[in-house]
Amino acid sequence: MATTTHIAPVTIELDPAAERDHGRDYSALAERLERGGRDAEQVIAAVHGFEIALPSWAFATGGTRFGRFPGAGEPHTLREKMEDAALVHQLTVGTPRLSLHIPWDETQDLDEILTDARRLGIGFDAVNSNTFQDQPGQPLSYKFGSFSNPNAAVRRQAIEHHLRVIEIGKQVGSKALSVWLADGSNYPGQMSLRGSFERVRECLQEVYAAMPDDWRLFTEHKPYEPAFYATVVQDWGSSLLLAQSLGERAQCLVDLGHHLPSENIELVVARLLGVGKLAGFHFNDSKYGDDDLTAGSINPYTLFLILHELVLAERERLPGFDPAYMIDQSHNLKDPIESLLQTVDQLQQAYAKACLVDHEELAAHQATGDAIMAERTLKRAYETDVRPLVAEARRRRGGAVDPVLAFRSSGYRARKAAERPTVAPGAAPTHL
Ligand code: RM4
Ligand code: MN
Ligand code: MN
Repeated sequence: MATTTHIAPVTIELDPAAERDHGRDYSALAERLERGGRDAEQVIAAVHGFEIALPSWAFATGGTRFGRFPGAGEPHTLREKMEDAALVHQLTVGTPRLSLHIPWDETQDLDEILTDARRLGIGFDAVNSNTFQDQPGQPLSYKFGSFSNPNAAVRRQAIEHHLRVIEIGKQVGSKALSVWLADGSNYPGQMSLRGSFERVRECLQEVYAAMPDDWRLFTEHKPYEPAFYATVVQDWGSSLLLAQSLGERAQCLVDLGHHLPSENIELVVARLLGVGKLAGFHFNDSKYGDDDLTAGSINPYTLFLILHELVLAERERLPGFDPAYMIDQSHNLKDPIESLLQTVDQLQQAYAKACLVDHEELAAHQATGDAIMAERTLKRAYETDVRPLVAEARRRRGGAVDPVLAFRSSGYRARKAAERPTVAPGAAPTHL
């Protein structure tokens, strides 16, 4: 969908002293990079082309199974989430699209939503299905799985849901369907390990066939939770088997939190890139499992190493490389908008650093087996303080030098707290 920004949700004000300091910091960095043979302007242009989709489900406080502590002024409707998304895009200039989750974002007035989206300058990214919860009035339960369910009628219901998600996606201009399945078993013997995978594959085949020709299907793996013994699509290998058997337009989505501790995620990324099957990402960070924390808050070096693989693929024009960058977070403590702003800033920084890696130099050190110098080449880029560079990239497009501070001084949250009704604490989580 073509988008045009007509309204700016807030006024961005930078005090003259901060602006002067920023100018000096950027000039010093640009000069230093130039001495090292890197061009700051080129990296700014690359950051301008780096687009990340926002998850509609991350604008309100998420919950754990113990509780939920919502803040004032959080959005409750899709329209309100779009307003918040437009604000994040205004401040970061990196998030022009929203990723919808159905049925959470089911709405009666799609025409009005589309009109508002145009007014706000927001487009729509991949649509997400949801068969991990039962919805009010739903005839059959997903308690024992959706696509893997031994009962054909449940599988049919899950397929119908996906057809509906595709329909909504078509109307809003999406080009991809993300499928994360909670299917699996909690106890040995509960479910046939091979049979359940085969049933998932067959259902996905039907969904794949129903997609428009220019769409992609993303399969997302996750090792455990809510299934604690055997999740059907539990790892990138299972996801790859599915994508390979579905066809060319099926690819594997990597959610950074969906790996067991100490798994080498950049290696997973490299493997998928190598066979043209990397769909894209759900960016977040994690210490233990599917923690959905702010990107770069726990393992910023891993994030950089992942983006390094992506920038390499970009430079080498790898076949099938068209990554969909998305965020998937849950905010239990932080203001959701502030956490998203932090995440986008962290992603922009990690991407800018990855753009600074000298690939020729790295390849030369790899060829001679010089582990020290190869590592130093990566670290030189990683240890560069690129904050002034990404700030300058945002500033030039009308965004904020410091998005979190700009948000705090804008008064946006207080205004929304007055406009939007407050939800009682302890209410059901908005999502997992
Ligand atoms: C899952 C998975 C999906 C997301 C849901 C809310 O753990 O990450 O991508 O849609 O959570
Ligand atoms: Mn995810
Ligand atoms: Mn997750």
